Amino acid sequence: MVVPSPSPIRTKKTKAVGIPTIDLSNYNRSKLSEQIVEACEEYGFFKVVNHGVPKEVIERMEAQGADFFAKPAMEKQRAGPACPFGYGCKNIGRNGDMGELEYLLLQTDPLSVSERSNAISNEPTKFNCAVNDYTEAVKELACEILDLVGEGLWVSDKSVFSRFIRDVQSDSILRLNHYPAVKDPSPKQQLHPYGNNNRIGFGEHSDPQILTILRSNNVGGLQISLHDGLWVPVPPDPNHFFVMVGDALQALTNGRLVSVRHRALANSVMKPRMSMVYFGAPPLNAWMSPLPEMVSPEKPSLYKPFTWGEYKKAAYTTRLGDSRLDHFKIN
Ligand code: GA4
Repeated sequence: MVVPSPSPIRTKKTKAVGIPTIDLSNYNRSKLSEQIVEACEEYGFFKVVNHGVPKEVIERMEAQGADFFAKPAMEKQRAGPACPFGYGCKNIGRNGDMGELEYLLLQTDPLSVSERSNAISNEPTKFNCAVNDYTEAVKELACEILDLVGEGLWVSDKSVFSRFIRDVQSDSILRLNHYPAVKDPSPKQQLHPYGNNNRIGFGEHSDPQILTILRSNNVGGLQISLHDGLWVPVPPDPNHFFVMVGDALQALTNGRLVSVRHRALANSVMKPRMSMVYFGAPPLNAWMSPLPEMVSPEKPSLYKPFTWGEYKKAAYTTRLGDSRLDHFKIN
């Protein structure tokens, strides 16, 4: 049983749904692993409370992000173009997708962070520390969740998922998204002061990696898609994290856990939205074939074997909203 959050929200064309909430301080580990697996099967999405990431670590990262986005455009461009890593504004990926946001994409290994920090911050050492401490803490959280997934699925090697992102060669990334507030809406726009006014900030997609750990400030905008295509608004919660199953975890579990389609609406009038998103990924040469335990005569393998590098390369030729795993399906 997944614990629903207390007050589901209902808006037009969206559905009232309790976002599954997982309390990591629950001492009953087998219950916890069951709850996580259930949330990952049903939604590919849940909120995690009592996550163990120190508030101070989150706040330092948030302050560094806010400092960066407050800089003049010319200075932000010094961080380099976002393909593959750096600063991006409105353009998403390489195939013409656009969003109402600016962002910073960073590799998470400490060497790459330190190489880039001079171009990003006037206080590179502080920036370095903030990014390294934050990624280390959310990586630990991701690994703990993935170990619980291993336990809940009864796979023989419980660390099989977390090992991918603990690997020194892991291709994990950190993304800071900044959705500016609309300061002076034109009279025609009639924007709702706190709402998100149904303009797309970041279009619908599923994340290609294994597991995503998202934290945002207290401005709403995130929505997840249910299997019936209805969009569910996720009330913002700066004190907790949201966890999303990525395509690679769907493939490794032979479709038992599902990657969640999600999007972000744009343009709150009052406040900008900032999200900090960690994407836990395997090394480029790691195989993402369904685990033997997930395959049986009744449930034959759904996907052709592929390495993370192959999947990533293919992903970059797609549009944001494409269903990327379909290209690797066995017919
Ligand atoms: C979605 C998840 C991450 O934000 C991301 C995105 C990447 C990008 O912004 O460059 C992609 C998108 C994401 C999937 C398909 C391709 C690549 C934009 C795009 C159109 C950084 C990632 O790894 O994949």
